[in-house]
Amino acid sequence: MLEEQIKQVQIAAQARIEDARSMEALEAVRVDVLGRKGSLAQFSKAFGKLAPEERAAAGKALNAAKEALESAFEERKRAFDTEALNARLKAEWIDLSLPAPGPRPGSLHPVTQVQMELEDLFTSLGFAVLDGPEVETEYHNFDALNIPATHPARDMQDTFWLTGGNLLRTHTSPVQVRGMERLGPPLRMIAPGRVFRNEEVDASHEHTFYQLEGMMVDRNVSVAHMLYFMKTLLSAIFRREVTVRLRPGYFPFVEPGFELDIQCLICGGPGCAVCKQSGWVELMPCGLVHPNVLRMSGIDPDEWGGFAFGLGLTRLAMMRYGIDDIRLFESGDLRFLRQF
Ligand code: FA5
Repeated sequence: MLEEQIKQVQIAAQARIEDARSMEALEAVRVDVLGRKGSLAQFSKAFGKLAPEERAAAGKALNAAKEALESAFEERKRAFDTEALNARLKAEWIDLSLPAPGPRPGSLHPVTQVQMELEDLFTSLGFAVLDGPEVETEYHNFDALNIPATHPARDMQDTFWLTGGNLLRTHTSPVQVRGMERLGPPLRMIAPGRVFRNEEVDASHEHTFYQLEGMMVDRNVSVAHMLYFMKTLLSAIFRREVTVRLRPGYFPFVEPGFELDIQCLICGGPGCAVCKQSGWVELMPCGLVHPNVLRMSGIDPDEWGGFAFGLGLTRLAMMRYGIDDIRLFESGDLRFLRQF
C-alpha cells in the first residue's frame, strides 16, 4: 500500500524533473520531493505504525525512490550546466589566430594641416620657412622690434617671464629679427610656430596658440605687395570669396600698420561668442617694417624696405573648419581630433 504511494510520488516527481526548464525550477522540485519537509520525508513518519516486515519492504522502496530521483536530478542538472557552458563558449568565442587589429591611424592636427598648406604655398612663391625658439630673449621678442622696456606696447602682450630674464615668446615676430640677422636682404620668409600669452581664455583667446609670421625685405616694397601676398594666402586657404577689411593698427615694429579682419565665418556676420558679437575676427595684423627694426638688424632702411604680417594661425583654422571654440585645439580630445 505504502510502496504503491511511494511509486506514485516517484513517477510524478520524475515527470516534473523532465519538465523543469531552468535550474531554479529544478531546485524547487528537489525541495518539494527530497527536502527535509518534502513528500518522501512524509513517508518515513508513517513507518512507525507499520509491522516490521512491512516497514522493511517500505523502507527499501523509499530508498530506491530516493536514489532514482537523486540521480535523475543530477542528470538534469548536468544537462543545464552543459547548456550554460555551451552558451557561454558561443558568446565568448574568439579566434586567436586572427591578426591583431593594429593601431588606429592618426591624423594631422587641423592647425598643422593649415600650416603645411601655407608652407607649400609660400615656398612656391620663393619664401623660406624659418623656425625660432619658443623660449626667447627679451631682446628678440621686444627690444629688436622697437619695443624697449619702457614702451607701453609691452602691455599689449601679457608675457610669461622665466627666471634669468628669458620669456615664452608672445608672437612669431622675433623670428623676423632672427631671419634678418642671419640671412640679410633681400629676404622672403615665413615662420609658423607656437606662441604663449598670459591670456584670459575664452572662445577666441588661448594662452597657447599658433601664428605664422611673414616677411619680405627688398627694394621698393610697398603696401600693394603686402596686400597681394595676404590675398593670395586667404584665397589658397578658403578657395572662395571671404569678406575682409583693412583698418589702421598700431604695432611699434611697423609703419604704417594695419589690422586685417575677416568677416566671422562662424556666425556669418550678425555676431557670436567667437567674434564677440562684432561680426569681425582679428586675423592678420601687418604693415611696412619700421626703419628702426631694419637698422637694429643691420639693414640699411635707405636702401631696403619691407612688409611683415603676423597671421593668427589657430584663428585661421577656426574660420576654415567652422570651429566655434578655440579651446578645443589644445584640449587633446580625440572626439574633436578624429574629425580631421
Ligand atoms: C602680433 O602678435 C604681432 N606680432 C603681429 C604683427 C606681425 C603685426 C608683423 C605687424 C607685423 P597680435 O597680438 O594682434 O599681433 O596677434 C596677431 C594675431 O594672433 C591676432 O590677429 C589673432 O589672430 C591672433 N591672436 C592674438 N592673441 C590670440 C590669442 N590669445 N588666442 C588666439 N589667437 C590670438
